[in-house]
Amino acid sequence: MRTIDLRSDTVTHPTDEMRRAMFEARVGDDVYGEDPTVNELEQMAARIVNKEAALFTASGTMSNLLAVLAQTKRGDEIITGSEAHMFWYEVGGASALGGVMVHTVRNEVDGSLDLSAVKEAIRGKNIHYPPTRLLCLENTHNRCGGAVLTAEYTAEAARLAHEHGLRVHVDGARIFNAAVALGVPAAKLAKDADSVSFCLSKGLSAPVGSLLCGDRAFVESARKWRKMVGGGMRQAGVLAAAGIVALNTMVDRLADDHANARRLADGLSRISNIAVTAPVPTNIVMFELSASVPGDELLKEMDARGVRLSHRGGQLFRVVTHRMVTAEDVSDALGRISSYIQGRR
Ligand code: TLP
Repeated sequence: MRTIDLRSDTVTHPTDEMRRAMFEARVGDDVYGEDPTVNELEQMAARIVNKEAALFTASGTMSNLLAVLAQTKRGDEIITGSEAHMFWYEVGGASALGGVMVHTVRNEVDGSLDLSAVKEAIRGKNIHYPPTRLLCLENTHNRCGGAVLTAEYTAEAARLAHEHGLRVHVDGARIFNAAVALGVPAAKLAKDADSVSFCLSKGLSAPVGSLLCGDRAFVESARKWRKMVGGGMRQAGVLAAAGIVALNTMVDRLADDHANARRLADGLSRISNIAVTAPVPTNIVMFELSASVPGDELLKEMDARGVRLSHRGGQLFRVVTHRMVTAEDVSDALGRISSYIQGRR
């Protein structure tokens, strides 16, 4: 039985073309700035999001951490959405290592933040307050079901932030999914952000890596912080080579993942005891199970039937489509889930 892994798009393996590029990569010591393949990837990334410079990092988590470290001081405050990956899933790195306080503003279901609430969250001048320095957005929005922020929304949020002296970071781990869904270049979605990160190792299928992009001074500062947290890699060109292939060959095909996610959502919503809880603009589907089927049980039983789901706790699940899940796999997974749930009655 073929295993259909819907836990995340991070489970994708490198393509044959990536493996060949990794094997053949020209390398040097990147801490000395001498790895030609890393340099090429960083220039390519900066060009794609139309920023001055970019830094290759180990992960999306590291990029977001460096974005905070390079744009705040200890004792500052940053604003994130209440559902932000930076708030939920990055081990509190911004606070533990950056010494910043995280002020959350409730995420709307479409992944946005209500800008009047952001305005209220920005601290005025008062001896009692920490200074607010950074507004963090997320596009696409993981916990909001792959929701997409438009360039217009990001511009408006950035205008507000900049008026109050804040900088803006976009966690664009899946920014190419947003770009493909909206039919606009990623550069347009990143235009008003001071820093933007994106991942190579999710839907783009590269084995490792993320890029943190912004102006030259910001990227140089992030480079120094990366060294401090132990992220200065040496012959990282073997990894960057896969990233170059990812950016060249894996972006347009994300539309297939989106179509498969819609198929998956349609099928799930037809299964009794399952409700799809958010629209599906990209490759993430959120669903809720009725109380009559315990969440732990579904997870375990589907695992045994070769369908791997991401359990968000209680009755809540996430499933994600990616290059290693075909349209046939979607039908197959739906069949296995449905026959389990029907058979249980
Ligand atoms: N998200 C992972 C898990 O950590 C939940 C996933 O499977 O979706 N920003 C966003 C919006 C992300 O979704 C992720 C990864 C990251 C940052 C962190 O990237 P990595 O895993 O490379 O540190």
